[in-house]
Amino acid sequence: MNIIKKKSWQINENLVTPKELFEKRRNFIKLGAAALVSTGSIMQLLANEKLPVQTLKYIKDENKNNLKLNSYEQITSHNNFYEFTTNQSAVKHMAHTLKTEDWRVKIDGLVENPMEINLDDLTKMFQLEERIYRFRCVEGWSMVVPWNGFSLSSLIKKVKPLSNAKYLKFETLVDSNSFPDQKSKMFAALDYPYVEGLRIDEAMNDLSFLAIGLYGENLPKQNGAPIRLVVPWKYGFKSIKSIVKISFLENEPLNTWQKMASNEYGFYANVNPNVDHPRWSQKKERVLGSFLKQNTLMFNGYENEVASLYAGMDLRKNF
Ligand SMILES: Nc1nc2c(c(=O)[nH]1)N[C@H]1C(S)=C(S)[C@@H](COP(=O)(O)O)O[C@H]1N2
Ligand SMILES: [Mo]
Repeated sequence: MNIIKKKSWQINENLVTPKELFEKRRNFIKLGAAALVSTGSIMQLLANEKLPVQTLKYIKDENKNNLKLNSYEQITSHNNFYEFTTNQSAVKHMAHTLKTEDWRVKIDGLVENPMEINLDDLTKMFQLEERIYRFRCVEGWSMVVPWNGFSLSSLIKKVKPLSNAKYLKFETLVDSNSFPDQKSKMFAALDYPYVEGLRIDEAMNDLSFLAIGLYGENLPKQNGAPIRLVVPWKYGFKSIKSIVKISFLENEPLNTWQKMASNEYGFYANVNPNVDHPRWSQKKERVLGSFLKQNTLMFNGYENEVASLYAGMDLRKNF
């Protein structure tokens, strides 16, 4: 018998090989020729190359700021999703229980056209785009993600808010069969549903995005399948996952983290290196996969796009 034993650094040809992977592989082979790299770092390189099959059609982001993307592996392996667990590396192993079939999103409150719509029908209403955004968690880690989806403003225009609609409230699914922590009742990590909110002018800002995918494939469950908010100038907890309801309201909704600890988390949660969290500094952040920390940017680097939303506001009080 002629058994061809593959070396660990040989990539399985059954894997999909999109263009980017081909490019990376060429560099990798050059690298491999040196044969001095430790097995550990070779495995790391291979892991970083695992990319999903592209199934979504979307307008590509030109990436004008030349942001360096985090790998698919990194983005999908370190998650905050308390409905599963507070253990960030365990979320991806647990997320399979989330049932996303026949997902419906309800849009109600102060709008001319309320709707309850199946996710596929909702998605079909819009031209999908890619948005390469920085993403900064309040805990001090960050990443760069190529999201796929559509602008929140395009949805808002379709439902036509009434003139007294001043805020949007978002809610995550409540289903204890999908989410183990929702079975824990009084010992649960959070009060459910997970709730977030935006002022309507924030929601209308072009950066506000509803993601249904990343790296060209439907959102992995650990990242908030099948639809989640992405507001890149705010701390990550504002980017609520697995949304089932969006309500247009006259008054500011109470978001989950403010409800849990209002001295530590407010409604706005704009990324701001000059306003520390009561228990830690917000001046620096560690990008997933990096050893060194880097400076955190005002509004996470989106000052030109969003600073005018907060003109005249005391950002220390409205944290
Ligand atoms: N429903 C829900 N949405 C959520 C969270 C959560 O626990 N539940 N965590 C938030 C926090 S703190 C962060 S940093 C981001 C993490 O998104 P990611 O796992 O895709 O990196 O999701 C946010 N959205
Ligand atoms: Mo976070």
